[in-house]
Amino acid sequence: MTNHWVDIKNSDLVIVMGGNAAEAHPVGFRWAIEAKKNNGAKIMVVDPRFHRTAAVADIYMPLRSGTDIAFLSGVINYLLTNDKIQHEYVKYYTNATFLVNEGFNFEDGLFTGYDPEKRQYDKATWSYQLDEEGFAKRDMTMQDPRCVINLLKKHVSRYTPEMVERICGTKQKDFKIFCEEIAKTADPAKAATFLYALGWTQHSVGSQNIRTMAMIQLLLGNIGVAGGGVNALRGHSNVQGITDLGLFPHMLPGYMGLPTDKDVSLEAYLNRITPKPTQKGQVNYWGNTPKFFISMLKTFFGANATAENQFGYHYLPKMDQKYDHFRFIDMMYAGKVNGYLCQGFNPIASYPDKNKVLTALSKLKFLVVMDPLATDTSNFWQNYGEYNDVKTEDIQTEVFRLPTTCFAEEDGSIANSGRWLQWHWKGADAPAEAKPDIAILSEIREALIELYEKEGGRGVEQLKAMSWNYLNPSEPTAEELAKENNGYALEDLKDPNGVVLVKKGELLPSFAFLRDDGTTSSGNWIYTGQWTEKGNMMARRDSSDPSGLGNTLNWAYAWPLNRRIIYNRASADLQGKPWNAKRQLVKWNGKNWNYVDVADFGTAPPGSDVTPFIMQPEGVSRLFAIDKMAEGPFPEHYEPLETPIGTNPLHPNVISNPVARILPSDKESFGSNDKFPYVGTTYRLTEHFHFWTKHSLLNVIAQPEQFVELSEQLAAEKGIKHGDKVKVSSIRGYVKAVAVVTKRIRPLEVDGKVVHTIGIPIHWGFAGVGKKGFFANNLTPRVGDANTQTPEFKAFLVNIEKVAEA
Ligand SMILES: Nc1nc2c(c(=O)[nH]1)N[C@H]1C(S)=C(S)[C@@H](COP(=O)(O)OP(=O)(O)OC[C@H]3O[C@@H](n4cnc5c(=O)[nH]c(N)nc54)[C@H](O)[C@@H]3O)O[C@H]1N2
Ligand SMILES: Nc1nc2c(c(=O)[nH]1)N[C@H]1C(S)=C(S)[C@@H](COP(=O)(O)OP(=O)(O)OC[C@H]3O[C@@H](n4cnc5c(=O)[nH]c(N)nc54)[C@H](O)[C@@H]3O)O[C@H]1N2
Ligand SMILES: [Mo]
Repeated sequence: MTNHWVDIKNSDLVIVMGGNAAEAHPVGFRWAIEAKKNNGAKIMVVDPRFHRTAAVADIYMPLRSGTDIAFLSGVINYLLTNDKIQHEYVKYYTNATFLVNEGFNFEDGLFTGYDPEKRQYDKATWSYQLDEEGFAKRDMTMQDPRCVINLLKKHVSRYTPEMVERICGTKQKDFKIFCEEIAKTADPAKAATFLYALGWTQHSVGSQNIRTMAMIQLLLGNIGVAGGGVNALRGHSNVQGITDLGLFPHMLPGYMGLPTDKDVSLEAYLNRITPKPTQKGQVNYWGNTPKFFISMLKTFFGANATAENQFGYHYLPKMDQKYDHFRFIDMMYAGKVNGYLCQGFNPIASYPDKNKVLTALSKLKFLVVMDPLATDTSNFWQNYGEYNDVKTEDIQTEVFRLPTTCFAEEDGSIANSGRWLQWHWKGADAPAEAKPDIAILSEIREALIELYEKEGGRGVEQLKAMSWNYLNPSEPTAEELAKENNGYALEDLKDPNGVVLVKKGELLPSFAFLRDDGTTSSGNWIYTGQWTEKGNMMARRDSSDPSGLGNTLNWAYAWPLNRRIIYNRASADLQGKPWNAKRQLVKWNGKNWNYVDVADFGTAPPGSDVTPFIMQPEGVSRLFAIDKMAEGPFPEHYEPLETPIGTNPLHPNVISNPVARILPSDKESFGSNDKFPYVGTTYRLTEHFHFWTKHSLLNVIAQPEQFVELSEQLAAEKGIKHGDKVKVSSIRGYVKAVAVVTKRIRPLEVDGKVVHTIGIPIHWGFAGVGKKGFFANNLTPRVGDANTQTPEFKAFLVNIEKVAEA
């Protein structure tokens, strides 16, 4: 989230689109209700299903799953044609005025530079026109046809209300209501917020769904202000922590990418990833990357990281290709993987195309499952009849279960969606032999080193170089790790006059102190400040709120630097006058800045060149994304890979995302609408949490049996009655479940056809105490977003038929 949970109460319009906050985030959703009470805010919901968020909304409208880019581009078209934008914000705080490379173009569904063989773009022309000094050219009058804003106008002009209805199935009169409501927040004193989750991310165009919304927020001046923002409601309680700490195959902590095998030296790597400013005088905060990175290497490798050995850069693994979940399941499937350590994860239930995952796991030599529960994955080799039809005797995989504790049985911090790091304390001791994950991993490390010492082999150098300075090396504590992530001064840190700012051995107060010469350490630069010489900032519990805006600066710790709303400089105009007098975050009082939030910028007076988007080399936000996105600098509607209409009304030659993540071995595993005419979409129920609450009797009682939802019209067409047993199938597999016939899902008229949707909750499987069921992922395709590799769980093709009770 650019903002945070409590801040939602400051909104004038809460849009829930691409998520179902009332059911998946029931505790946080109360702030949307507070916005209604506080400001008379409206709640507006756009979702293929009428759900419990829709039930408390002021306005609800349906759309076909996988078509939000068309809808939101239609909104941009409306805002630009009707001049409903926040002019000053757009002119000074976005790249609307920047001139785009003459070579850049968009034609028939493709941007310049597409390579159909590689299914990738050469992004050379997705750039700005540069002046002699290498800075981007601008036309502040916005007359030049190559200005970003003029190219954007042209790009979205195709998304008329008629086209939105034709693609999305949303009626034009509903769409008009949406446009009119959101346009009201072009008023500088009004803000809209978007709350989204997987209804947007789990598509082959997921990242671009979110980007289109972010562009709307920029045009309306809704980013950096109280009650506004781009607000991803995260999933597992600490999944924000997963991304912060870089627990992805291609990432390192603090949003730095893992080196590739082309980055032959530390210098080459840092040169590649450190951006240069593209406007004169801008902060370009990522310009500090070498300080973040070298301090991280100092944490990783301690005294073994020296200037002479490039601070241990060569101890890091280098990527030769993208090792995402598609790839590693594929490698297992091809028999190229010996072992798999599966920690806090249930892939046979949660990954797309369960049958492929099952075969993949069956080819391993060993599987280690670290989990408090006996999961579907740890039991994958057992036969559960139709639910898991395996021949146990044919499976060679040896499975080890290492029981772990869970969050309530240990101390630690949890990063919530609003970037708040909140410390929590152990509530109970772990049962039986369960151990914390940290202890298990530490013991594996010790055993590995011992084995290497006995038997030799490659890789021990890195393992031994790792610094491991914990009181008990077999079980580092959460406190030790939190301090290590915060970082230390390794020498006295002095200012240019020789005055000592931080003494050797002290915890760093902020990441502003990080250096690239090996004199500081920090495991994760964005977490620097979480545990200082003043103590554990995450454990603070003072809820005083002098501004009344809910920023509570002495409650826990928010990264970066305890800032609650990022880009908050954008809440005031160029002169530092807040757009909204009632919701001030930062204000220039003529002599200095007054802050209600922690400022996003230094103490420079207004009128200096520095503009609010300090993480961008331009200092402004991007309506044109230059070279960041895999699909193009502007969003474009592409059909889900399995499309119910079999065409793209905008450009029939380019139907689905031309760069979507598809591995060659999966190419034949996609169905078409002649055999599978209906849209399948998967989602959660409030009463269950994924695949673990089926181990809990109370949850199982609350929601005992697998079901699927379909409309009254489709049920009538297929002769299905409420309560009948049905079989839903895709080209990859099937599920059987009870039919819930409902008004909550309605057929939509799309491109002259009627499109039906079948809703499939995800929570069943064979492990646990309740009635067994099928995985929703028996049905889902292995195609992903090209930027994030998130699978298309929300829009794929299925068929449905009535079956006799078993
Ligand atoms: N009770 C409970 N709460 C949970 C979880 C749980 O298992 N149980 N899981 C947690 C996790 S890990 C996560 S990631 C979050 C997920 O939170 P959500 O994303 O809110 O959860 P989903 O149920 O997957 O809901 C997605 C919604 O998006 C809609 N949708 C599908 N496709 C589209 C589309 O193309 N456009 C639009 N506009 N909407 C679409 C669906 O109809 C559905 O209502 O929930 C978290 N909270
Ligand atoms: N079709 C379809 N598939 C989906 C989705 C969808 O919407 N549709 N949603 C996707 C999403 S957003 C998510 S997040 C995934 C969820 O997929 P998973 O993460 O695979 O599912 P969970 O059941 O949450 O599994 C988490 C496991 O962690 C264990 N655990 C809990 N605490 C600890 C701990 O402290 N240590 C260890 N080692 N283990 C612990 C739990 O017991 C549980 O078995 O599913 C994805 N799959
Ligand atoms: Mo999730």
